[in-house]
Amino acid sequence: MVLDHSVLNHLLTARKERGGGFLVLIDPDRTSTHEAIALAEAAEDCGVDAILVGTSFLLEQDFGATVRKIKEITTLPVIIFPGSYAQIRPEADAILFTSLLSGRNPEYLIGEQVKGAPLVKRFNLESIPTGYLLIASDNLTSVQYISNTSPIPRDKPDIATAHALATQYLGMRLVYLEAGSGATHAVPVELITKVASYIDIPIITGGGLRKPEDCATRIEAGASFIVVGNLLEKNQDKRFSLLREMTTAVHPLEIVTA
Ligand code: 1GP
Repeated sequence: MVLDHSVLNHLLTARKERGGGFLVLIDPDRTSTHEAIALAEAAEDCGVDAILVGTSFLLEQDFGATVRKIKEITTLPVIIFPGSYAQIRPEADAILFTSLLSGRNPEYLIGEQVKGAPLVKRFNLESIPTGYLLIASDNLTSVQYISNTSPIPRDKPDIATAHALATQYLGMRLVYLEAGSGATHAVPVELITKVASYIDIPIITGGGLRKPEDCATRIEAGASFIVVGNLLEKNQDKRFSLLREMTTAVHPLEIVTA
């Protein structure tokens, strides 16, 4: 049995010592293995705290090879962020073991988890139980389409807060406030402020974050961890400057020495 919470503890230490944690999402469906390696190397150089690997809809044939190559070239924790149980791989360190609690589709509330749990055990992955709450953006995101669930309206922080409290009382370790990859609008700052004022477990948020100040305002609002994917995939030429600016924005307690 895995009782070692070393990856979660690594993240919680980043929150305590740096003021927040910055996680880069690599989507193997949108990133070649070559690009994934370059991004993971840059992430480590720029002070990112961990790497998530996952996708809403898997076309890539060799998900495991991508995870393995990322793992080979970085000392950062590599965490599976699965769109389905088929993405659970032994090469990673941990998994965000999510349940899509904002939805009412039993397949994503418990079905995928039952299929995936034996793999998590067999691969000896650290499980980080995470309540996954999808918050509406203006566009139809892949996760909304694939999961066939209704997101929480972005102007209803009370509904989001009740879901986040339920996440906490179910014993989960994190609540993920997700706008969806490539979302037109990220999760509103006001919604994060409200949720953070009610719960004790850490908030992780992502989806549609495109500027360092978008990340900083969400940390100020009470989020503990920030996830960025799309922006870094689409701006490979500016990868280092974006990573440095965003890492700085997410680590308000870190003293930057030029
Ligand atoms: C998606 O929250 C993540 O699950 C990251 O979103 O790709 O829009 O940065 P982006």
